[in-house]
Amino acid sequence: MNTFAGSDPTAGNYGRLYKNVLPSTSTVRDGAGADINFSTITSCLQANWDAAAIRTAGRTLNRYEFKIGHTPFGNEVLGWTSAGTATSTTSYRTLNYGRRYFVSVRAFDDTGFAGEEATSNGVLIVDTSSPTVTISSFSALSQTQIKIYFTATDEGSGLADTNPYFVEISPNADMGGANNSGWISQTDHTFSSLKRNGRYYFRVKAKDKADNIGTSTITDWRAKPGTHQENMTVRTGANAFGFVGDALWDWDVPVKSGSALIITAYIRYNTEYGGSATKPKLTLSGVGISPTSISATGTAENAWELLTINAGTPSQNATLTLRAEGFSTSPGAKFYIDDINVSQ
Ligand SMILES: [Ca+2]
Ligand SMILES: [Ca+2]
Repeated sequence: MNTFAGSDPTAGNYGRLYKNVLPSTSTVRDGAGADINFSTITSCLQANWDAAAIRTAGRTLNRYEFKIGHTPFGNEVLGWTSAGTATSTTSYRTLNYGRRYFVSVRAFDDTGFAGEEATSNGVLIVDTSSPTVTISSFSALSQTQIKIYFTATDEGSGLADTNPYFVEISPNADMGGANNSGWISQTDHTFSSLKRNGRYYFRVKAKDKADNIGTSTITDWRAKPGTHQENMTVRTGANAFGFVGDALWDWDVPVKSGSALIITAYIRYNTEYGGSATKPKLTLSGVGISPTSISATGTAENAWELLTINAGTPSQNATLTLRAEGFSTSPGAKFYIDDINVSQ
């Protein structure tokens, strides 16, 4: 008896005829309330709509159906699905960043006829969170090179598919006049043509698929000071370690547990270092000991002074760090370390 059941009521003469008697859904909104056009949620898609108008006396609403597509009236994501008699739906599914989703709705009356479809104007899934970037380590490869290692993660769309990293280096703490690596793919970068013992500040940026950019904290380090080739400063052997005045340098010191540890080293500084500047200092630190420091005295000016670090007994096998540190900012300042001896 019913030749129109299941037909598209908006098409052809029958559609025009029945358009005015079938239930009509007019407005579909993306989201749970007022219409939204952007969302950061990727776990579900919500929509709500006005109750259908029942245009023919005696008929009642049977149900709503909704579908989801990437275009208005589309169903590429989900075909027609019942929403019961609710005027909203939450559809749990994985949504993709950068895609737009449209929800369409139709109403059925109790005689099995569907009214015309209405569609939302879409919601774009966006990633607004910036990547987290961490400088994991760095080292001075030479007197002119610093290598920086880093990592980055992004909880939204993920890091950009190509060249997500950008590394900057500057002699200034405010990053003014910085050089950069350009956008690169690898998680390390070496800057060259640096100044010997120069202090450099660096930071790393990372970009996600939505072009959000995250930035690491600024870290600083020095290019290697290198050894001076001034024979008069050599105490014994081929050469001493020489540093310009405010240099900072570390040695690895492997030690074993349970045996008293004594480190001795000779230290001296030149006249240009300045008598009023904080004297050069040696510091031993690391796991299994208490950090121990000793500074040169005035007798180390132009003469070798023997310093002794009595660090006690290490409580575990470890590689400790012995740091030599100068504090003079005088341009001609130099200090030297020689004959480092570790006894256990
Ligand atoms: Ca919308
Ligand atoms: Ca992100």
